[in-house]
Amino acid sequence: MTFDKKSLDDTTLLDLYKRMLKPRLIEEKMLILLRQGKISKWFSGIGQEAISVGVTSTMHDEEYILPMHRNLGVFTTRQIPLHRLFSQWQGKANGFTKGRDRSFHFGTQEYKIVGMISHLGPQFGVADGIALASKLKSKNQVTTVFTGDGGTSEGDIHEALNVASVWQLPVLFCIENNGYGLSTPTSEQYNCKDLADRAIGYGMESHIIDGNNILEVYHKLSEITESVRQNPRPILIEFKTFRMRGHEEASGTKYVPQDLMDFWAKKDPIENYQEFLKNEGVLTEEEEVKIKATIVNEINEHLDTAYAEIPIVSNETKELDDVYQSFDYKDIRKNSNTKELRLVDAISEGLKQSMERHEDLVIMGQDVAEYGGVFKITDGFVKQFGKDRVRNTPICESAIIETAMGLSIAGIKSIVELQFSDFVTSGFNPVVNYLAKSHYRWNQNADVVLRMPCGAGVAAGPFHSQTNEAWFTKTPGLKVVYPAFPYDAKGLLATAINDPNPVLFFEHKALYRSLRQEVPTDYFTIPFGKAATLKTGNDITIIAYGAAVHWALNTLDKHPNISADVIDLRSLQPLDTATIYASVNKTGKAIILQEDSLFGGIASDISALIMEHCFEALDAPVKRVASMDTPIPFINQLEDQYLSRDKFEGELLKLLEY
Ligand SMILES: Cc1ncc(C[n+]2csc(CCOP(=O)(O)OP(=O)(O)O)c2C)c(N)n1
Repeated sequence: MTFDKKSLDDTTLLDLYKRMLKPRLIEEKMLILLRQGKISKWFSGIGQEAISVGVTSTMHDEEYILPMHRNLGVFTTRQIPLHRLFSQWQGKANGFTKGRDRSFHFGTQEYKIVGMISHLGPQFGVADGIALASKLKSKNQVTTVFTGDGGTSEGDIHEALNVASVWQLPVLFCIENNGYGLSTPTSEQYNCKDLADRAIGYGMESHIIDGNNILEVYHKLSEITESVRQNPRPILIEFKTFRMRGHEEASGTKYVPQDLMDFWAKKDPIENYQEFLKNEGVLTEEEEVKIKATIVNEINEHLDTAYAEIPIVSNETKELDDVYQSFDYKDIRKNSNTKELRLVDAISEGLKQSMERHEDLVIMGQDVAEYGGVFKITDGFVKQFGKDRVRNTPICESAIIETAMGLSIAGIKSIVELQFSDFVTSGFNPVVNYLAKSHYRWNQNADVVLRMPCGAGVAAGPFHSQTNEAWFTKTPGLKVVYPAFPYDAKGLLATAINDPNPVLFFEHKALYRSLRQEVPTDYFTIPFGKAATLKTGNDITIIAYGAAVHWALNTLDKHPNISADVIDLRSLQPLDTATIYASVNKTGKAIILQEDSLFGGIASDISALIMEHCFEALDAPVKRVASMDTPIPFINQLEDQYLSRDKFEGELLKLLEY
């Protein structure tokens, strides 16, 4: 191995050595602790230290790094006190996740590190968001993100590379090609010569770097980072290296041919560099011993600190409190001037007023810019707010939802318009695993609103008609809002945007242009978790949301003698259980009307809650009326049969008779 120190002085040369030694010596200690059963799992980066250390050493402290599970050198080079890392791995409070997540699955704003979620690929899209924020704020900063060769096969990675190139985002995408996924060799992972070649397809610059040569990594990255700061753009870097230990310690390396192991053992990044420093007269034997002893002492002292820390004491309230970031709701109501608006206009007006109010707020979605979105809700927005804030996206829901997460990490609110709520499946992982869990895991909120045009009645078939709220009401960490009227839609959307938590905002397509209501012209808010009681009566409680509210009201119009409470839930998470219970305790009967198919829908949970909390007041079993348990069909006669709409009247009359 040859090293070229160029103009680096001895102090820098030695610093790089010490920085690589630290993660190596920590790992050696961890392997002992693992054998003693004192830590649960270990993902080794032995042999790959030059990459983490070399890259991090060229980054400024205020620039974000998004590492993976073999990048201990990123954490140590950023000088996180070791006892905090040890506490993290032992699941203690002085770690970064309060015992809620393990190993390197954490982030820290203090050290500008955004750790991985297990799913690997989403990191690239999150890096896009952080880099977009830096570009929008003209900060001239680089964001660096890592993945392994295995991770590059994930769709998220391709989506994120494409977005970064289309938007010219200042991201360094670093692939550590260490020969294997878990046990899968690269020959079974991809079919091109070098992963760096993929950059050609994205219209992106790329480099191949010897990942075991610290000076090559440091020199090249120093040049690249500086160049990207001056001229923001994405760059793909493939580091050639090798994984010297098992995927995690328990899985071993039996499947790796011995000659390959021997070849790479000779290329150890630390031993070779140490040899070079000695030959150059920069490091003596005595200094080597001293440096190692100093690091070992530091490790032992910090381990003692971590061991001395008391274990986490579980506390249900504390756990529940951290699922969402606290939100100081402000009730805003200015004037009483109103205008008759359709649902679609109310949403558009609310959105526009929020864009005026939050000057950084960004909207992203397919065709949302000049075209105004397929439902024309953002029509004219580009002219008023510019293309930086109203962004057409490629067709890649995962990367854009991840980008929204990255924007939030960098302090920018965003709204993502899903063209149809059905397409959220293509970005499902970042919604339920990244947005939903980040606050609970490491205190990082996802200040994102996903706008979800949904629902049936438009004969659009299985992929343009679903109402898929139940996929999300089930996931702690998300808020789910589902207005039925223009007034509510405008006020609730304003609240969704103010709320720092991830909110799924459902907009029923069949109501967009079929419904009119007087709506205040000024900006106003409506709180989440407060249902609206649209009619009051004594005989039965009708609970609904979205289009189903109108189906219930239309049915009552046909039966003026029925005395019913009609509750429009408006938000499903949080759910206004107090209003539901008070009503059922009064009427003694409850019927829940839901547009979604029956099994596993939110009507089932509401029914169970009523049974558990109002059993003694009930005069009849709680009834759920929902659509058929089939996919939603296309032609009218099948859609009509599928929907719960026309079944409601019969079930209501039956329950009243009970
Ligand atoms: C979506 C997903 N699928 C599978 C896994 C299980 N898994 C975790 S790491 C890994 C191998 C990753 O290989 P690579 O990206 O090359 O990184 P390396 O571990 O070699 O550094 C696998 C299969 C996962 N975490 N997430």
